Amino acid sequence: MTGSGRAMTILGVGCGLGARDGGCADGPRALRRGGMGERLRGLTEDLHCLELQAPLGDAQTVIPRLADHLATLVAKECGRGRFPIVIGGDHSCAMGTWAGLRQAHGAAFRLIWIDAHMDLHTPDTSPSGALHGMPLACLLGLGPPGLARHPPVLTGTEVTLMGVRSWEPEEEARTSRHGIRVMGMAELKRLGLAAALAEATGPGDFGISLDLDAIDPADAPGVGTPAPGGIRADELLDALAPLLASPRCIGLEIAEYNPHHDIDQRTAALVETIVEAAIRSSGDPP
Ligand code: 4U7
Ligand code: MN
Ligand code: MN
Ligand code: MN
Repeated sequence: MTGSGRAMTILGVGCGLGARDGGCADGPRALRRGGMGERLRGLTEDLHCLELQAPLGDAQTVIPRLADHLATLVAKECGRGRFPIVIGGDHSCAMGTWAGLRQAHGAAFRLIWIDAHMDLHTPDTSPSGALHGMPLACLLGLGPPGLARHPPVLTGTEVTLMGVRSWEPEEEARTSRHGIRVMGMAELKRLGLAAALAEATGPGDFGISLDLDAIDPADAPGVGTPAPGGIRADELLDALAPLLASPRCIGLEIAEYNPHHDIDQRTAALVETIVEAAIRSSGDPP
């Protein structure tokens, strides 16, 4: 057995209410049925798998409640010394994941938000009204009561947006107003992904929120809002693996897996490979 270093908990969040195409509600279930949990359990002595399923209802009511529930679970797992891996579901799960980590984790941490989009909308700026376009704004304390996190989970200067290539002007204005570091595709190419990630993590603790649509649709077709010209999957894996091995990494979220758009299980395999990297590296020395 390898990777026995860190106890880990995978939390599947079967919710698609935050997206126009709600198919990512079936993401965690599809991964489970594909045997991911069993294969991963063969790699480590201490892996727990939990799954939340969104109840029927409207997004505005269900998502804030689900976020609170998820936050409580994440905080509990962290409190037991377990490394949390949240698997969406649409990206509105981030409101819960990082609120839970903030609750459990004493020290400040940086958040690396890897996404084709900025997710910095509020209901008054969103062109779609879809809540998966708002989670980062909510974490900064923006948006309506119930959705905005109070106190804010993060300040803008703790966040780096990476791989973004599709946004609305109001979101870009928010990045400047809140001091969010933005690394678009051109900058990632110039710096190289590993160096960009090293800059984004800084010297302290950090978490990673990976929206699969950050990855090029050729490598990760199983998403609801694909955007051409993304990060190539092997490059991301190479650059991410050492970060996942770091004891400074406090949590990982992989969102927006939509099995209905996947081709030949390509995206599912990628999700599994990323989680596997986190598990395998968890026994490595710092
Ligand atoms: B995701 C969008 F208008 N900005 O708000 C919106 F382009 O979590 C897309 O990053 C949001 O996948 C995408 O609807 C949310 C749109
Ligand atoms: Mn996205
Ligand atoms: Mn997103
Ligand atoms: Mn998406």
